[in-house]
Amino acid sequence: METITIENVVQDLFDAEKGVKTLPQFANEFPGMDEDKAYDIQEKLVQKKCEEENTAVSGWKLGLTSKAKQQMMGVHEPSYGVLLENMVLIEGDSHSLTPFIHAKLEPELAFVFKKDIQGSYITPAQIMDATDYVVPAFEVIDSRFEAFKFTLHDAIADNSSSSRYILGNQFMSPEKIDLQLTGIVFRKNGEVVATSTLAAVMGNPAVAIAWMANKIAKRNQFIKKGQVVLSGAITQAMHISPGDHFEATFDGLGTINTSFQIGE
Ligand code: OOG
Ligand code: MG
Repeated sequence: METITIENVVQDLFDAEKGVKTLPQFANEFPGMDEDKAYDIQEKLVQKKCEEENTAVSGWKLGLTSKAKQQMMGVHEPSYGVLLENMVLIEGDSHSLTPFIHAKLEPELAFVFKKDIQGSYITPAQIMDATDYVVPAFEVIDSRFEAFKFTLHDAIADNSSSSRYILGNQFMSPEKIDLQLTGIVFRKNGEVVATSTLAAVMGNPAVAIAWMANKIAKRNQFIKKGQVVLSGAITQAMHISPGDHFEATFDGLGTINTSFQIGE
């Protein structure tokens, strides 16, 4: 059998997304796989996407920051991924399902930064201070693995299942909202499918973002001025079928809407 290399798996992940097809999980067969190696694969995949899709990094996403998501995916730790400019979808529009394998949608809180965040130990207070505004967001995740099943290392290599993201249009200073008690009502086709509060994200989404800032610092990366960071899902993710409409209302922060259709 051919040995698996970083180059092979990067190509396979890239081709799976392009070809709208799944891959078997590989982390358990990958020689010497550990978290660092999984992020090495992610980094190479992101680099390839930037080059071949002629796009650039726009920010970061946290994954698996809530108990609901950790239980849903059978993992016990958060992860992060990289957002690209060509992953943005417009709020309110109906989007084609053609590019997706088996996409799911989840409500998140996005933080947009007005300062670079560097340092040896970054606190949630520094995250608050560096945030320009927070805004309700949706993330579309689309694992490249069969049946949306993976180990933490597989998911990290797959850029934390990232696919698209949608920002709402009501912006708020993070000091103006309660980052624990702000309630969220998530509706699919008019029916309430989940309710939660921001505390579902590691007790407070600013804590999750500080966790990520410290994690990426170990790989000599940092959150840059102008970048967006998605907090990680506030509720469980919902599968997207053609014709579905989703709405999430955030107390005091407004509502975000989107829908999906077959074809362009
Ligand atoms: C991994 C990505 C999870 C979130 O917000 O928790 C994620 C996955 O569940 O596919 O984006
Ligand atoms: Mg997410």
